Amino acid sequence: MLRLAIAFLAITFLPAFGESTGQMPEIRGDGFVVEKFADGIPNSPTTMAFVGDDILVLQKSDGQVRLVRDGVVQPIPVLDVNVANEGEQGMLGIAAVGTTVYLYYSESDRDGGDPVAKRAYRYEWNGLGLVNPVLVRDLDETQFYHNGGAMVASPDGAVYIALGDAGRYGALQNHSDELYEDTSVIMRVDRGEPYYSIGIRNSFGLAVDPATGRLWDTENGDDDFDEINLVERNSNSGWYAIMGPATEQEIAGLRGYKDYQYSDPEFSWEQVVSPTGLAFVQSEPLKKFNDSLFVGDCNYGNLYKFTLNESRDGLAFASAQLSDNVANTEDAQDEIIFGTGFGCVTDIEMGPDGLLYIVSLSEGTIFRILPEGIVQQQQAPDSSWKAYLYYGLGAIAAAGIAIAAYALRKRRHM
Ligand SMILES: [Ca+2]
Ligand SMILES: [Ca+2]
Ligand SMILES: [Ca+2]
Repeated sequence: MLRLAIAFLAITFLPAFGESTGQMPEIRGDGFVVEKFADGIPNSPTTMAFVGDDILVLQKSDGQVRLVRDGVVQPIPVLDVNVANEGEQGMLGIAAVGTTVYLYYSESDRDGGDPVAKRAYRYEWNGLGLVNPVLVRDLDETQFYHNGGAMVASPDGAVYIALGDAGRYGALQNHSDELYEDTSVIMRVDRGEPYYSIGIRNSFGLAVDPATGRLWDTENGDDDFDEINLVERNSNSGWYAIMGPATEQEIAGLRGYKDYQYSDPEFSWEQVVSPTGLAFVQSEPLKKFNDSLFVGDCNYGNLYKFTLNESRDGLAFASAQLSDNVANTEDAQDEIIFGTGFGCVTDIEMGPDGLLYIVSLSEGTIFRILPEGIVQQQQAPDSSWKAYLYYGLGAIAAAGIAIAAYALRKRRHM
């Protein structure tokens, strides 16, 4: 199993595979273009969240969170914590509900140090920094792989996280009676609830369909069968026994856990592509894609576009080869490949402007897809010193407030 895990790592987050091509991606959408929205994000950007019109993007290897404002990566991090960063450890997940921001990372006593635990914290975003951390999840760190980390805030304010098997094979993995809590599950971060779903090998992508409120994920297969799933509450995705569509015999023999019900993926790739972020679009500028589901991968730099069926509980295909919901090794994937050359995609989100934003770990870039004719991003070369000034003044103001508050407290206690 370790060998396979390392094989998977080798095709995902190992730096050798994260080398930049420096090329611009291309898309196959008439009337739409792709542009570099923000670049020069160092240390392997993983996931992002919008706070108002701004983006907070995570740097896996150094535990920093960067603010992207108007397409410019601000030079001073808005948070910097110590993270273990071997393999799939590091600064991994973010979700925002208004100005409340959840982060998930492999905590350490220094960047690149030994892991202490996998922890989720709740912070407040004050426009300058992430402050007032509250620990909301404290999980054992057992392996440098399969730590999941994708998070999503649903419109009702619930925040979900996907966690991989972390190298554990017990009841939540359909494998033995041993219970390794908080592994192979999707669960709420913001409050305690029974696991939403179990039997997940590992995942780098969660999204909520804005039209139905239903949760979808990507799931990473071992040496075959990556998945896209509509994730129902109380579902069992089948790992460690099943990846990809199951035979009746496999379902009958599935060990199972409590009342969690097995369900087949909505789509799978027989040959692994390492799918990661996924996103729905519901906007005026991209209304042509309002019935689409976008998915990125890390192995091939592809951006996939799937068409949802009418009830939005499955995917619809024109080609006979894909109509079995499986991209078999010999099947043509032209129908679903919307873009190429994105490098190792780690996250996709629709912005408040209705445009589609794509994080590439290998390119250190956030790309954006927009209709032709909309004014494209103007890179502002002078904004760097403005940012320093802005943050410098902000830091001085914050320090002033802190000193005043301290003095006031002291006087009261005298
Ligand atoms: Ca750090
Ligand atoms: Ca599954
Ligand atoms: Ca097929």
